[in-house]
Amino acid sequence: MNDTVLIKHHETGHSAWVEITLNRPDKLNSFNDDMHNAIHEALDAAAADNVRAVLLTGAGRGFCAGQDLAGRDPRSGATPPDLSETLRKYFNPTVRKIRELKKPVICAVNGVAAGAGANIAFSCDIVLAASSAKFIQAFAKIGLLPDAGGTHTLTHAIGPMRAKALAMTAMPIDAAAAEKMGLVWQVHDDEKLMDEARSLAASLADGATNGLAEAKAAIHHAVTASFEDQLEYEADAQSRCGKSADYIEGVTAFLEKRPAVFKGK
Ligand code: LHQ
Repeated sequence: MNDTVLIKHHETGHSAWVEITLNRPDKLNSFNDDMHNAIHEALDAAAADNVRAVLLTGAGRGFCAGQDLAGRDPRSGATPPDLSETLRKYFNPTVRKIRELKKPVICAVNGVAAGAGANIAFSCDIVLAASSAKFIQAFAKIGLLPDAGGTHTLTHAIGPMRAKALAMTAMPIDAAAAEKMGLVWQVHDDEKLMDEARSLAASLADGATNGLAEAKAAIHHAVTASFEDQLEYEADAQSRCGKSADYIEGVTAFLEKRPAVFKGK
């Protein structure tokens, strides 16, 4: 893997989790092709059984400014570029991998998150933000629409009216506004963000990983399901959870009045 993405493995005593850092700080961690390939590799590696939570963040003063526009300069070729290739080859697999990982993915938004960078953050399961962070659906400024799942994620998270206002105005919103809208779970002082994010990652890594993955998948399913479908979905998923070692451990620990030690199985 090239150094546009840094990987750090953490052990908790019971389990392990991985911290993935976007690392092109001079360009606010915007994605060139090397970084696209590196994040795919990092997310594929994070699917390994021993990794039980993922933390995604950015190096330097920004989280991610989306696509590196210097690499998609429309003046550089004889014909206009087909931007769908960038989405199908790079951004779509990235947000799919995050959504499909069967473990919690936390995003620590340490600074500005613009364009696809904002929407990658919103594809994560729990978003923490530094109080100085900003979110910008920057696409309107360059004649594009929100991508990397943004039209879906934003519409479902904040409703179509606010999603359209953000998409059409490209107005930056600060971390407090994003929290108020429900796009961000918690805002922390800049200097405390990474400690809070690492502590959350470690605690989720010690959790009942299969149950957490089932909850993640069920909530994604609920976005398009009817209430009746969802009740059936929950019954099937709970049946799977009820056969897990972690359910036995959770109930045993509760009845024995001691903390559970989950194995993620
Ligand atoms: C950048 C970038 C950047 C290159 C900062 N590229 N250098 C999908 C399909 C295919 C193609 C198109 O894209 C997409 C998905 C997308 O993500 S489209 C949206 C792309 N992103 C943007 O339009 C955001 C562009 N960036 C900005 O508007 C500003 O940089 C923000 C508001 C994020 C931050 O502003 P400042 O804090 O004032 O920082 P800055 O603008 O001075 O940036 C620092 C450096 O980073 C600077 O480089 P330099 O060499 O001059 O110091 C910027 O050129 C570079 N940079 N974003 N996306």
